[in-house]
Amino acid sequence: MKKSFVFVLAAFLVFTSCTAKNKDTHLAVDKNGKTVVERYGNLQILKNTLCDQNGNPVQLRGMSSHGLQWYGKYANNNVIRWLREDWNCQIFRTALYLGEGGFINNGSLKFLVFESIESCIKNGMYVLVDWHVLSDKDPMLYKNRAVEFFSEIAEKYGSYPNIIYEICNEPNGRNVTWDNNIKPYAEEVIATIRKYDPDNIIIVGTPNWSQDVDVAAKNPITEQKNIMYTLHFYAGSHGDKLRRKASKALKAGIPLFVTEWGTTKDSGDGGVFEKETLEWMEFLQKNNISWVNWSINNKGEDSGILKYNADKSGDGNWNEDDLSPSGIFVRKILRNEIDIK
Ligand code: IDC
Repeated sequence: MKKSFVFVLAAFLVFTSCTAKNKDTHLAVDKNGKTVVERYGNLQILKNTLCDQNGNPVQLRGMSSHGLQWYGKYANNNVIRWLREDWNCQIFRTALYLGEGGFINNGSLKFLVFESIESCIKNGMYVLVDWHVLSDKDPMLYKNRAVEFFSEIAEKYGSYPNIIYEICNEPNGRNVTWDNNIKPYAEEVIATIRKYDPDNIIIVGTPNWSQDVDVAAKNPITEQKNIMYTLHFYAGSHGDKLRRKASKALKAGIPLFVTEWGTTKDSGDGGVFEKETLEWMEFLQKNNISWVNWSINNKGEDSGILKYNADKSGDGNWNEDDLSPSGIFVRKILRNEIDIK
């Protein structure tokens, strides 16, 4: 009787400490006041998964900006601090579009990238610097600009453990292949970054809007360390089929990072798919895959976390009243208010 009581108690203690440990790893700031970057430091890839400086696997979670040319007003210290304190975000993504009025025509957008990086450094958060290839399809098109941009970022900020380079959001188009376009582009940009920054994580986009991770896995980048591969999904459009591709890539040995996902259809609209999102959350947690949700805007699209026209000034400090259904749901996930198995 006594023995079995001790056993039950021990099992309970082990169970609660495991759950607590899992939740603790997801804290932006822990109970001792340490930020995620103070705890995890220089990230590294070990055994094909993201690890902290001591070699423990870590899953980072956070929010993405919308295109800086449209909603750059949210890429500031007030919003980033709010995302850390109220949303429990460990990472922020700063999305620098090239086309659609982005960086190629408006070079001053890089100052918004600097502002978000500096805010993340100040707040002890990781920052994903996203070269948002989209309507321009082939990363080779603006390769020279990418080389120039990432040299500047790596030289300026590469000594901080906070920086993660995302060198190609979503290559797309039938003629844009891993072997002929994306991999050669990546090798050149990576070599440039490594001149200034020997070790921070670099994430490479994959064919077909960063879904064909299995194709990249067949011919991975082997010359450099701390390289990861992008997987993107939208819960209303992608499910088991894409998860199977992801599992195949993981099995083949490449580390994945979900640098962008949405609760909606891949149009960024079309409703919020909560059940499908939770299936993805379980898959990502089980496989220790970090993620960043799309996105911070008030334009009224379903994937935007703010209601139409809420927080016009870009101050952060949102009430639940300012948040869209997607915003309310993703905030709950980030705050560990929804149990992910
Ligand atoms: C969408 C935005 C939308 C904008 C559109 C075109 O949500 O407001 O009009 O881009 O630029 C992606 C892209 C991301 C898309 C998002 C939703 O990386 O830029 O944002 N999406 O369509 N890939 C799959 C979905």
